[in-house]
Amino acid sequence: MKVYDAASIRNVALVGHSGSGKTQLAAAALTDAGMVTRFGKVDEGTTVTDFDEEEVARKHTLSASLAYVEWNRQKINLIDTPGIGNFLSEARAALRVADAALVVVDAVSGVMVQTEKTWAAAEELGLPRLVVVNRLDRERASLERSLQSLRESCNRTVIPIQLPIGEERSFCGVVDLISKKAFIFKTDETGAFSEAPVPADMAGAVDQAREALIEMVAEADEQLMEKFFEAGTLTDDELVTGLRGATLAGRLFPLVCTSGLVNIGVPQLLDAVLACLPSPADRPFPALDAAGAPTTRRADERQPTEAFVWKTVADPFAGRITMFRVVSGTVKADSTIHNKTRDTSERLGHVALLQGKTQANVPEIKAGDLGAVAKLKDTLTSDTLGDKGDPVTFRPITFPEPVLSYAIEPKSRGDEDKISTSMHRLEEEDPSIRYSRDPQTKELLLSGQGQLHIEVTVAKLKRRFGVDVNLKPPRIPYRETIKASTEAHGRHKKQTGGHGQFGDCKIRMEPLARGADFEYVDDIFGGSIPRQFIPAIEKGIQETRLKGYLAGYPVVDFRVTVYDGSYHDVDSNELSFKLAGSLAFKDAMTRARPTILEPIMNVEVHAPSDFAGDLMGDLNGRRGRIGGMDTRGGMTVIKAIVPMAEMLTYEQHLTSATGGRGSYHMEYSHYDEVPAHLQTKIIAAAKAERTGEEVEEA
Ligand SMILES: Nc1nc2c(ncn2[C@@H]2O[C@H](COP(=O)(O)OP(=O)(O)OP(=O)(O)O)[C@@H](O)[C@H]2O)c(=O)[nH]1
Ligand SMILES: [Mg+2]
Repeated sequence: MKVYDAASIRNVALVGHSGSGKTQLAAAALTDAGMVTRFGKVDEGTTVTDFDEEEVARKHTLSASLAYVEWNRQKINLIDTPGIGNFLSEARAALRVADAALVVVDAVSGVMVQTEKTWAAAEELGLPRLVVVNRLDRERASLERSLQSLRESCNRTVIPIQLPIGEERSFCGVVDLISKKAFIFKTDETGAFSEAPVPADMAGAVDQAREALIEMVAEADEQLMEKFFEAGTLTDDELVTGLRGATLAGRLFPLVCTSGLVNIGVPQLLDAVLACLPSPADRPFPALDAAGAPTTRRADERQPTEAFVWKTVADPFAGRITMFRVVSGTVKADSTIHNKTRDTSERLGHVALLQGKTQANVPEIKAGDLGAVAKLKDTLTSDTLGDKGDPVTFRPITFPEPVLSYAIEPKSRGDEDKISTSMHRLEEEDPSIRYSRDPQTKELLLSGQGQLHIEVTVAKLKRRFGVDVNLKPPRIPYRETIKASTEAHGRHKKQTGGHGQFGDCKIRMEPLARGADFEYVDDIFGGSIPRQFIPAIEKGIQETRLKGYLAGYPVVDFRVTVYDGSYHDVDSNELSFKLAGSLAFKDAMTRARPTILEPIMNVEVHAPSDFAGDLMGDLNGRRGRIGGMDTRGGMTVIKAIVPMAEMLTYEQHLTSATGGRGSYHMEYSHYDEVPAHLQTKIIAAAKAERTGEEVEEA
């Protein structure tokens, strides 16, 4: 196995909406580069990058994975990522170790929700982007409409460097606008092609598109602009270097045309990756210095070794697999490396390059390349591995908070312990899930980004760890709060035989702004309550407020000030003041006008414009407020805010209402008060759930 240095590597993440053909493109690239003997197909479950059983079964990428091709003696690392919204954190993590993104767009539907999300994520990281308009062989595919939606929703400076030859089923190749060469493919999926002159009927369109490309490239660079004005055009060399410069600078986004399934245009796509996108040597990697301030680190083998862990896989047999990017220096097999995030030493056995699930052991991995190592003890995603004395670390990857929780219960009684250890392993692999126990109902909760995310996690739990669980309907994480200020008194007094119990406090309670949670203020002067008991009062209130008042949901966004009280020299103790605090809280709640809050989601729906009216009507029916509507290339984008409780069944509704052509994305926005008539229902439901087990509190 060859070891590649930074200048001959490209790290690109394939991102974009689900179904745009990212995985199929990676499979075609592997075939065309001769890395595999058989052309993998998503539909047959035979691709290199969708190797997980769950991915094969669902025909969707659910987890980022790595493949590489050798192309013109350079190594292109392809990170295939999920396009389904629930799994977008995988794409975000992949972008952190990529030097550029391949934004894949379906030529039929154009830009969709996740195209925009991943585009924005790449933008945030300052990554150059190459746009791939894929599936051009399909009925109703259109470069023109796709380009229009890209320019409207992503960037005005998306610019084709190729034109497709033939339309829909007769799509058979591309014209390279720089060299003005046509590449005609055999449509037998082999990726074999021959060079030909530009088809006569395309000559005009090619000249026009080439002119547009030259102008865009000239516009992106002042010097080229001057040359362009003098000469009226650019030379091919100027065009090539200008295009690369402008792409690296994020001023232009070149566009190429493909069909991953028929295997057309993919060799030219790989050429464009080498020609237009940066190698690690071109792009200093973002890092943090000793003080935690932003800096960069060049992909230089002679610098101290630093590696950034971007992903962890929980394999029941191989154990933990840690995937990293070597940022500088060299990671060597059979060596020791320091985990700087946890200040522990890790022993590296084999280090490997990954081709999907296949690990190829190598003696070392140099700066700029991506690799993996198994069985590290303490290392998790986001950690920095490297030389102990070197101050550089890397900004942790941020994962989204869960938006939805389901209660789970083991199908067989004895599995409780196994659930917990297996879930912790899965949490390491996917930090956007959370496993916890509901403090009120004591149920086991699995929280994640959506229904599909939860289902996939449960499937992994079963398949990898042999733990079978039942999923109970999702619960909405309601909260309670207060609307009025009040004062209250709590006194706990008990005289049983010898030692008594005595605690007594007076509190003020007032509402705080949304999101403030809970504040506790000590305003005791003159020792009416001894110092050591003041935290006990807070503890009593904390415990009680988390159990809720109206319907068992945590009470939030209020302040309690203890301002007076009394004590007994002998009988006062912590427990008594804890109980006094709890009593004062409950007393206050009777007058503080308690109410219930619900999570509200930001929702964005994309669908063909014919469905816009129906979809808006439906969102209104779900207590939604439409925030805006936009039309882009035949697609309507509806923005709305809708209570989470009304969105639980949306996925199914949208699919059936639009015949599968609509898509949506939602994320948590804020908490808002539940309308009174619905509060009554929530309280009744909570009561019904509690009856029978509500004996513990006296
Ligand atoms: N006709 C046609 N179908 C394609 C093409 N590329 C992919 N497909 C099909 O489109 C479907 C989705 O392709 P994938 O490669 O799985 O799409 P993806 O972007 O990886 O989707 P996610 O993994 O869900 O993000 C599969 O049924 C493919 O066979 C193409 O160029 N032409
Ligand atoms: Mg995929």
